[in-house]
Amino acid sequence: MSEPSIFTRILNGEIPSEIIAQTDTLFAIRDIAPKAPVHLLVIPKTEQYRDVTELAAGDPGLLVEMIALAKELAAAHADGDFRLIFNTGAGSGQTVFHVHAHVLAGGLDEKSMN
Ligand code: DGP
Repeated sequence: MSEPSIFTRILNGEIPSEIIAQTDTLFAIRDIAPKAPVHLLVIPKTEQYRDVTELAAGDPGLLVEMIALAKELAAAHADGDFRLIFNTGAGSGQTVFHVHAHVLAGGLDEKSMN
């Protein structure tokens, strides 16, 4: 068995981070290094999928649940509009290989993808 991911350790309470929402299958936290006024992470409780391509192939319903929770959180924490980013692979900037969606909202610069 490999070490639990940082997100699993947060879910288990081993690393402090407020869990701002959760369902049976998902949880959400604030990103530690926000890139937008609202920058949340929506994360499956299971860490069996490394990235969104594995998740889409293995459990597409869970991917749909992630999008639904992102929408709810963008409405609760900002004006409802949001950008959803799945970094996929180290070359894209992915650093945690436990699939997660970045939910960026609240005063986004429409000309920038960052
Ligand atoms: P990515 O680069 O797509 O793998 O995104 C990983 C994100 O996880 C990154 O934006 C920073 C965030 N992150 C890493 N460690 C922690 C942590 O301990 N707490 C919180 N809240 N976020 C973290």
